[in-house]
Amino acid sequence: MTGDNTTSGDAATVLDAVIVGAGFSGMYMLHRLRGMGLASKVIEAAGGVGGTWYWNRYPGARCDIETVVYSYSFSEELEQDWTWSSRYATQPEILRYAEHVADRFDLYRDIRFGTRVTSAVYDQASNRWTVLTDSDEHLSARFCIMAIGCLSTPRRPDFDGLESFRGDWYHTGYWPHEGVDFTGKRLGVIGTGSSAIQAIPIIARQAAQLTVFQRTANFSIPAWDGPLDAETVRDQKSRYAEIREKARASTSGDIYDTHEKPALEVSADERRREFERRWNDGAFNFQATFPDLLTSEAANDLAAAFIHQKIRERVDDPAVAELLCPKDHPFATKRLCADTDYYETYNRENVTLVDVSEAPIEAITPEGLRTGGVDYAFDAIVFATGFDAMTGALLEVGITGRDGLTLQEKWNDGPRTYLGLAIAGFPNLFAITGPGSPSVLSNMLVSIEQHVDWVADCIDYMRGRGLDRIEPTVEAEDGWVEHVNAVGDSTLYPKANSWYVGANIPGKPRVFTPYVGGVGRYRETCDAVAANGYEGFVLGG
Ligand code: FAD
Ligand code: N01
Repeated sequence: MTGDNTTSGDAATVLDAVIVGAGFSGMYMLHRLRGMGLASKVIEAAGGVGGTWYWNRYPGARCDIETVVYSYSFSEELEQDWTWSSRYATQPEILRYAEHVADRFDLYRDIRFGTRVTSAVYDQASNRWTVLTDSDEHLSARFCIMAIGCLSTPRRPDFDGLESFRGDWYHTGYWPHEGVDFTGKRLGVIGTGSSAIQAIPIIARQAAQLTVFQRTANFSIPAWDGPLDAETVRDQKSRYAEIREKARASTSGDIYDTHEKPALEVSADERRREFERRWNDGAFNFQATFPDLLTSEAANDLAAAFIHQKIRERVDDPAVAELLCPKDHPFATKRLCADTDYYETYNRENVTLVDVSEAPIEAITPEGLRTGGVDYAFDAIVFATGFDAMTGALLEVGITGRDGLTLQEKWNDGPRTYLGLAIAGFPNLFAITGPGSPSVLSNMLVSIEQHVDWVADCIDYMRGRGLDRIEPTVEAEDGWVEHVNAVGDSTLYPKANSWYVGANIPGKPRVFTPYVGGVGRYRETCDAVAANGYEGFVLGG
């Protein structure tokens, strides 16, 4: 390793590692590599750290994994010094936390903000990556680490006529920093995923009139959010080690116990009690109720029926309640949502739900939008239409590996990786929470830390043996892709038209990309690969 940070003859900044992205992944990656003495720089398109929490500033944005585990575990001092104010922290609080971490670990000096990586090209002769940015920077590094985010490429459908719209429009994933006041406005919201479900109850209290355009109803469980009292904080801080251990060994990176028996093997009474208990605790505890909810259609139907009943109890107008009951996909096969008063919001006089499942939005008009032959007039439109998830950000960077192979060519029929971490044909390139790893099916902080630690340990291993090149074999990659598909196919997940399979992007290959085998099992696999001398990789020096 060069261990330096110099400028070469052609003005390239010479580094050991370039990290793309300064969200939770890139920040921790920088901390680890710098701790090992590697010259490393982060390039970040945003104006600050935090990634997701820098961009998604829409009203109501907050995490839906309890903050006690949706937070870094790598520093005990950080855990003890930082105090979360509520069960699910808000976006501003999570952003403050990210900024605190950047300050505390002196990360800012090695992050270049407001700069987008436009290409990353591997040079075989020098075994280095050349990384170019939109600020005309030229970086040369042994390792290129994509900490670029699974949900960092917001997507607005290409509706005709947007440029003609006379009002204002927003995307939840690019929310203005100064906030938006919708008081007295006529507003349209397109989409009913997690972002919309968090934003709608708050926006509805401001707007004069709110119309929500729903293409697919989603399952949402109440979050039952609230402030953390001093006793709870003391208790959590005293048990952090135990809490983290549990999350790391679990299926989804959280802290809920699953009932020991499948849903179909308990009595109807016990099932009802168990669903009710988890419902009253909220959010992802409900998804964890029984071990077979995502593998057995019959068990899944029982969970869906329970939620349908809850929706009917919460929504006054039976016709609106029926529209809000998801019936076209199994429970939790699209990402589960957590809400505060989402369904109750449709009981307000100023809120209307429009079903666009049969009659798609035809166009944005100068006055608003048109669907089913009806024109709606708005002062503003909010696109809560999601992201080009999992692969969007990676494919946007022009990544070229060995022998001129581009990532676009390699992933033409869908992403292929070994362990979701590395790609055959792309030596010394790592993807944090890449496709083929648990990533978005888990508490991502657990998955991020696991990947960052694995990559840092791998580089350390190479350094200790004088090795400077690592690349997975095609056989190992093929085997992993087959395993990811087999495990995915043994569940109900692929049945839904979700962003997990790329269904929200016209023309995107339909592939179920995350690894559903569980974070505990996945960690064991990655550890075994490392313990066996990085089995499935070819190392050179
Ligand atoms: P990101 O936070 O997405 O950071 C990636 C960074 O890379 C971004 O800042 C981006 O600007 C930058 N970047 C991308 N391309 C380039 C480029 N070409 N050049 C330079 N910079 C680039 N997960 C959970 O587990 N629990 C939750 O409760 C939860 N809530 C969420 C709420 C919202 C609104 C969203 C959108 C996602 C949520 N997630 C949640 C997922 C969340 O994305 C992850 O938890 C985590 O924050 C991802 O961190 P990251 O660093 O990997 O990626
Ligand atoms: O995006 P989404 P999101 N016409 O893709 C609709 C994380 N997250 O930003 O379902 C009409 O889920 C689309 O309809 P359909 C979390 O992982 C977490 O809400 O495709 N509608 C859908 O309703 C989450 O899953 C939190 O039929 C159109 C909506 O837009 C992920 O980020 C909060 C349309 C998009 O929903 C993405 O969530 C926020 C069209 N042409 C986000 N195109 C937490 O609480 C799209 N839609 C932690």
